[in-house]
Amino acid sequence: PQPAVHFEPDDQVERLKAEILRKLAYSLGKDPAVAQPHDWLTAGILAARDHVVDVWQHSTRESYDTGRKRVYYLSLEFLIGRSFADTLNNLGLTGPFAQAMRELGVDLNEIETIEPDAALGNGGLGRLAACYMEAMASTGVPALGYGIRYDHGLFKQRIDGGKQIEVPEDWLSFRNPWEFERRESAYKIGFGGSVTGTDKPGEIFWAPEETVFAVAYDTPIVGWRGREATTLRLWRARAMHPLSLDAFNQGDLIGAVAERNRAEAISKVLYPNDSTPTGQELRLRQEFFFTSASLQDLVRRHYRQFGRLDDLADKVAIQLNDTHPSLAVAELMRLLIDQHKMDWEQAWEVTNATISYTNHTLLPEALETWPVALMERLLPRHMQIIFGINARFLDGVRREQPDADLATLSLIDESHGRRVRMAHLAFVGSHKVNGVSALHSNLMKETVFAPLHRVFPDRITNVTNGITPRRWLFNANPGLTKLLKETCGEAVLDDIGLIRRFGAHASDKAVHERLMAIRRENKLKLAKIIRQDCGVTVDPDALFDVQIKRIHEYKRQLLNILETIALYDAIRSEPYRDWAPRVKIFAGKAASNYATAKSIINLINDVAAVVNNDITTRDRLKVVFLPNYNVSLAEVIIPAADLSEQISTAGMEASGTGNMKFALNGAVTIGTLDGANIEIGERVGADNIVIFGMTAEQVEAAKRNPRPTAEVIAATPHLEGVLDAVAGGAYSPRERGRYQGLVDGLRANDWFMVLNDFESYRQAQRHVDGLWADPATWWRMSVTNTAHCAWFSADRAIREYAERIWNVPVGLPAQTA
Ligand code: DL6
Repeated sequence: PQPAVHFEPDDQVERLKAEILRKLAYSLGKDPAVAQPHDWLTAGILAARDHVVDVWQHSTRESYDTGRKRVYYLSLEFLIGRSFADTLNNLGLTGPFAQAMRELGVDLNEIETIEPDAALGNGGLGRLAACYMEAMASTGVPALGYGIRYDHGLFKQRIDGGKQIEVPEDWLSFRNPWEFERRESAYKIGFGGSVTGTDKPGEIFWAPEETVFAVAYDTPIVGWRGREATTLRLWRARAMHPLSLDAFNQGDLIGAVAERNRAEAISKVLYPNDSTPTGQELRLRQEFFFTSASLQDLVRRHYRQFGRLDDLADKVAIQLNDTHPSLAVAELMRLLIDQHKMDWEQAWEVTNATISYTNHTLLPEALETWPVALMERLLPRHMQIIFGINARFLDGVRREQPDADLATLSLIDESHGRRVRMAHLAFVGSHKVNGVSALHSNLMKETVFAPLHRVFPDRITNVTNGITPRRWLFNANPGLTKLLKETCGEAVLDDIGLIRRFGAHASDKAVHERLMAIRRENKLKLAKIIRQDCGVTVDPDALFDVQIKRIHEYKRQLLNILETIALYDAIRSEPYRDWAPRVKIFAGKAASNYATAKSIINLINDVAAVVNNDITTRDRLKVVFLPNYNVSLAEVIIPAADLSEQISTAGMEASGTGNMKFALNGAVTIGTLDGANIEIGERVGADNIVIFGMTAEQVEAAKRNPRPTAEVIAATPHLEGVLDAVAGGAYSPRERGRYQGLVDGLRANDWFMVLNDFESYRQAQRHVDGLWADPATWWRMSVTNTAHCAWFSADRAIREYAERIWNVPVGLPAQTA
C-alpha cells in the first residue's frame, strides 16, 4: 500500500517524534512537559494507528474494488490483550518507535505495560478469535470480525486469604484509542412483540415490542509486515430514547432512564462463564443483538455492492465461533425471506452455503440450549423459522432414512421441557462444521453429533487450532527469536516453516547454552513478578513447572496440586535425596459461580502457604498462584516455562492452544492424549513429550463401568495419605473441614479420573525429574519442540479454513509450514 505520507528511513525517527508530539498536542491537548505516562501511551497509539489506517484503507478498498469474497467471523468473544507492541512489531516500527520515544524522554517498554488488556473473552475460544483476526491479516484473507464491545471485560481476579475475589474490569476508563466509533453504522435490533401476515415471502411482519440500536466501533488489525489489515467491528447497545422526558418531568428519575439502562445492559459486561452456558435471558439478548447487527450489516453491504442476494455465498463466508451466534441461521433466513422476498428454498440454499460453524466443546453441560417458551417470547419470528427449518429437515430425513431416530436429530429437545438445541441449529444450517483438533473432530462424529453425522456424512471436518507466532513467539520471546534468526535465517520471520532448521541444532551444545541463557533471562523476569505479586522468591535455576488456564475440573489443576502434595511428602521423608528443584506455577480464573473451581484455587494457595514456609523443602519446592491471569501475563509466563502442564481428562479438552504456545517456545509438555497434545506429540516425537494417563477410549469405558474409588485409592501408592491430609485440614489448619467436601466429591465419583490417573501422572513427573537432571537431553527436547511446532501457526489454520470451508483465495504467498 502507498501510505498517505511517505517517510524516508533516515528521518523516520524524526517523523515519528513529530507525529507523536502532534497527537499529544492536538488530540490530547497536552504539553510534553506535563504529559503523564498514559498520555504518552495514547499519543503513541494514535500515531501508530495512523500507520495502520493507511494499510487498512488499502486493504478495504482493494477487497471492495475486486469484489473478493470476504470472511465474517462472528464471535461473542475476542480476547485481544494489549495491542500496541504487536501492532508496532507487525508494522516493523518497534525499533524506530522505541528510539523516537527515547528521544522524547519516554521508555516505550514501560508505557506498553500500562496499556489495559482488552479482555473481551474468557479463554481459549476468545483468544483463538483474536489470533485468527491477526492471521487473516497476515495471510491476506479479507475479513471482518463481529462481536460485542463490552464496557467491562472478564473480571479481574484478586487473591485474598487464598480465595478468589472478583473485581470489575474497566478497560475503557481511559477510552480506547484504537477504535473508531461509527454512529452512521447503527442498526435496529428488535425483541419480543408479535408476528402477523401470511406465509408468503415479504408478507410476514414482525412488530417487535422493544427496539435497541447497535452502534459499530471499528478497530483495524494489521498483519505481519503491514501488508494487509482486517477489521474488528464490535457492537455497542444504545437506547432508541435515552431519556423519557415525561417521566423526568414527573420526578421519576429512575423511570426516565429505565429504557436506556435496559438497552445498554446488553453490551455492559461479558459473561464470565467458560464451558458452561448461563441460561440467562440477558445472554440470549446479547447473542441475538450482535448476530442480528452483524447480519444486517453484511447483507446491506452485499446488496449495496451487488444489487442481489442470491449470490451471497459467492462473496460472503460467515463463520460461527461456537453456537453463541447460531441464531444467524434464523436471522439470515428472516432477512432474505421477510425483507428481501426470497422464497424459502432459495433462502435456505443461500444460508446453508454461506454459513459454517466451529464447535469448541463436547462437554454435555456446555452445549447451549434455550427454552422454546423464552425464544417465543423474545424472538417470535425466529422461533417460527426454527420450527420451519426443523419440520423440513425432519421430513427430509423421514423420507430418506425411515429408521433414523428423529428425537435425537430434532432441533428441539423434547426431553428436558422443550428447548432449542443451538448446536443442532448451527449444524443443520451450515455447509461445513469443524472441530478444533483431530481427536475432537472424530469425537464429534462418534458422540454428540453422531446422529447428525449419519444424515450429513460430509459435513464434519477438522481444522486443528493455531496460534499467531508474531505475538506468541516473536514478541513474547525476543531472545529465542534472535537465536532462531541466527540459526534458521531471517526468513523464518516470514516463513515460520523454516523453523524446522532449528532441529539441526538439537544436540548442539553451544545452542543449548544459548537457550539456557535465554530461558534464564525470561525466568528472571517472571521471578520478579512472582516476588511482587505472591511475595515468594523463586530460584531461576529450578524447573519452572507451569499450569495456566481457566480453572476447571476437567483441566485437572486438582490432579496437579495433589501430586504436588505427594512430592512435598516425598521430599520431607527423604530430605537428603537429590531432588530436582521445582517451582510449581499456577494461574487462572474460576467462573464466579463455580464453587469447586474456586475451592481448587483456595487449595493451591493453602498448599503454597504451607510448602513455601517449610524449611526442609525450601530449596527444592515452591508453589505459587499468580493472580489475575490474562493475555499479558501469559506472554511473560510462557517463554519462562520449562514444563507445560496439559493434563486434561482425555476426551474433554477440545484442542487447547496454550499447549501450542508453550511447545513453540521450547517448553516440554507433560500431558494426556487429549486435544492437540496428540498432534504435538506426533510432530515432536514420543521422545520429546511426556505422555501419561488414560486414553479417551479408556475414560469412556471407565465412565460406563466405573471402578469403585475406594479400590482405586487402595491400589494407588501415596494417594490415601494425600487425600486424608487435605480432607483432614493439614493445609487449612484454621478451618479443618475446608476441603472435606472437595475430597468427598472425589471419593464419591471420579468423573474426571483424578484418582485413576494419579499414579501414572506421578510416575511421569518423576520421569521429568530424570530428564531435567540431564541437560543434554532436556535441551534437545526443547530444541525439537520449537523446531517442529510451526504447523501450529494460525496462518496454517487460516489457510485450511480458506481452502476447505470458506472457499476464499488466500492473498499472500504460502509458507512451508
Ligand atoms: O478452540 C479453542 C478452545 C479450545 O482450544 C479449548 O480446548 C476449548 O476448551 C475451548 N472451548 C471453549 C468452550 N466454550 N464454549 N462454548 O472455550 O475452545
